[in-house]
Amino acid sequence: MKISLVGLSGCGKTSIYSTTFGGMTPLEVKDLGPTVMYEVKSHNYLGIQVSLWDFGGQEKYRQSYLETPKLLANTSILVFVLDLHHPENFDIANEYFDNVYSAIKEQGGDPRIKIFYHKYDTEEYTKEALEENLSKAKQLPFIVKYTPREFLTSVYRQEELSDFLKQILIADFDELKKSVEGAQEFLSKLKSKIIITDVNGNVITHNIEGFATGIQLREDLREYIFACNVLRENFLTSESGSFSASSEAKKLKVYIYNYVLTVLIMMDEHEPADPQDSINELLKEMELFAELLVEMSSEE
Ligand SMILES: Nc1nc2c(ncn2[C@@H]2O[C@H](COP(=O)(O)OP(=O)(O)OP(=O)(O)O)[C@@H](O)[C@H]2O)c(=O)[nH]1
Ligand SMILES: [Mg+2]
Repeated sequence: MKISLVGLSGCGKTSIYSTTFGGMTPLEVKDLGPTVMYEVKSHNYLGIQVSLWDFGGQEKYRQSYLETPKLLANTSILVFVLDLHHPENFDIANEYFDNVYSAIKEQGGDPRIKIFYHKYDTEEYTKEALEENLSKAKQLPFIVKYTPREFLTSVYRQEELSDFLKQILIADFDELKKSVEGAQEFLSKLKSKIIITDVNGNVITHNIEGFATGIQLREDLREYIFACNVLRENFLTSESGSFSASSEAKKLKVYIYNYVLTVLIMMDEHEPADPQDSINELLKEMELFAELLVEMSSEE
């Protein structure tokens, strides 16, 4: 699946990528320089191979994509990023969208369009101006014409931004969507801190407030899962396995199902525990979810 991130220079494309998939903080992206040409990053998300194309938005590069439209070919999802802090560029953005979209069409593509009204935050900007620019943006000809799915985005709302990207990634897969929603519902009823990821450390869902770290799990936990997964493969030689770590007060359990899905459960002796039945019910569901993921990846 090819996702193309497109928009004018400085609108925030690389920042969006870096704070969700790339594990950077909003402060760190302040120092990013303009992207030279384009950058392609590949990710395996729930068994789907995703390539994210971040197309640098400086004028010289914009022109070169239109001269070499093959670069834009095979885009399944076109995410157009519009900078809400720079309404003076809306018209140029509108024209750029039209050109990019036509180029993709000419290459035989029919991408789904998403619009990110980006920098929807009041860091160095007033609420009034932001709202005024937003209503202006919504009247841009390409928005009115194509009525793309709209998202209000900001790198300062990292968790929400990651959620939007996850939604976009699984939107095509109904069964997957159902399983993810099922998992979310289960987690909302449990008191233990639980994170569900794939074995690559992409977070699918969790119930830990303030955990917000983008799409990737934090590094130490990710490394722990990798290590468990190697043990599963070489030592347990089975498709699934469970591992646990504990100290006096804390306990961490890791379940790996069908070599693709991981459930991390963190328990603290000072917090009330969930009945084992509820945990087992969740684990059973996640086992089924893992089977679905394996089926999906073998269908490709
Ligand atoms: N306030 C605010 N600033 C942001 C946000 N996202 C990005 N920025 C800032 O916008 C600037 C440009 O961001 P980039 O991600 O480099 O922009 P880009 O679209 O990749 O630019 P090109 O690579 O030239 O096309 C950075 O200084 C970021 O700190 C946001 O959500 N809110
Ligand atoms: Mg960039």
